[in-house]
Amino acid sequence: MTKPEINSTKDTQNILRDRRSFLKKSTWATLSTLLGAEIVHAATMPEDYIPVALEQEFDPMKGKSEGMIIRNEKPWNVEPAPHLLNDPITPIASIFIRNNGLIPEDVDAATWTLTIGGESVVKEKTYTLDELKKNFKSYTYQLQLECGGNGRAGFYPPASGNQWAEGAIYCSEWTGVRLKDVLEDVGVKSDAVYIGYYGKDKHLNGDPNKVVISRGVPIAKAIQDETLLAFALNGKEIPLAHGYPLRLVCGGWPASASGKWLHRLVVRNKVHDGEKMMGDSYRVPKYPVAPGEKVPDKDMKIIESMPVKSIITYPKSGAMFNTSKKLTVQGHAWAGEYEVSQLEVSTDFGATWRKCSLKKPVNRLAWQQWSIELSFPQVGYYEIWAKATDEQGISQPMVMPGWNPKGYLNNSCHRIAVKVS
Ligand SMILES: Nc1nc2c(c(=O)[nH]1)N[C@H]1C(S)=C(S)[C@@H](COP(=O)(O)O)O[C@H]1N2
Ligand SMILES: [Mo]
Repeated sequence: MTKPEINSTKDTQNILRDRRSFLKKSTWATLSTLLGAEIVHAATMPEDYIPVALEQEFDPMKGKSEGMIIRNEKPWNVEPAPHLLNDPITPIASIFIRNNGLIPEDVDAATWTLTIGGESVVKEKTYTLDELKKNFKSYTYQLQLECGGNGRAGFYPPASGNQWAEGAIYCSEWTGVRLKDVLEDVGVKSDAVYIGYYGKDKHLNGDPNKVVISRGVPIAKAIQDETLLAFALNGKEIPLAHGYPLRLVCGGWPASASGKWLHRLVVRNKVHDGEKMMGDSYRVPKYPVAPGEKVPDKDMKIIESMPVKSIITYPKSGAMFNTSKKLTVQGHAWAGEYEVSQLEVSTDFGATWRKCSLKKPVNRLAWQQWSIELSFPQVGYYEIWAKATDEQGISQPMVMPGWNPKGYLNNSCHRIAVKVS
């Protein structure tokens, strides 16, 4: 692994802007020179298209970062390069880390409690971790958690926030008790509509009374079988950065709904109005808007199930191989609450597509593995694009989806570059 690199939003934006205007004026011959190889399917490459190999975040000659990329130091936000996500169950070392505040330092599992209150419970109730584990049945599920802002770096004009590329997604194995079983034990009133979480992280400004983030989900999502109060990740205690010792996990929804360091849950008789539930936070316009447009608050809606998406995890972008070699390309696909029904790849800039083999999810809300064996008969530069379609018939766009103020929900096709010699 190479040393992690820090990228400031502004640097990336300036570099990309300069490169865009330069590349627009370039001819295919210039592009081939820059790429160091002939573009095999140049005939179907769209005009003004920037080849993936030149759309690097830093020096184009250096290629993309090989390892974990630090997106922000305070708060601590880290993203893996796509090839680190090749395993069906994401290993802890490859999981992106997203914090809105400071990771709590004084966590003691022995005295940790979860209190469930709010206007729509019959009576507030508090559980120790041991009580949760002993009084309720445990379940294990592989659940995909994707940051609502994954892919934000692709939006133009740029949206502020962590400039996530493709890696703010993981599907690890969570073990915990069902929230619905615990809510039943507490007693929920018939007017309940939403739940909200509170964690023990600290606000960046140091004010102990300021809530960092307090989001939630509608009751219908809260009582799904797979919605967990989790105490283990990949069979071990949850690492501190991912919410030790207790975490709410709502697979398939923006990962911001999965509260870390969980110590209080509220059952609300209205849509939860906690920190980062309102304004532009985790909300998108109800209708398409022009890039950069100011959207009235009443026209914003909360992001629920995440859109259909896929990632290429093998080979890594920039891979070189020779014409005689067959290449097994592989990755994952997911679609929020839905199953993915088809995965296709293209090596000619979307002119033609080939169907890949696609596995069923191990359980609801788990990502699915796909693969295909490709051969590249001609020497030169190729791109591999992957496109998933969900069971509703909705496919990933090849171009950027609708712009929104905070740069959420970029589910455009993942593209990698390969060179054949
Ligand atoms: N308490 C708390 N929970 C939180 C957050 C946070 O800042 N504090 N960040 C949320 C966001 S925006 C995301 S994307 C996920 C990231 O989970 P991870 O760090 O395990 O990848 O946690 C969510 N839960
Ligand atoms: Mo997020």
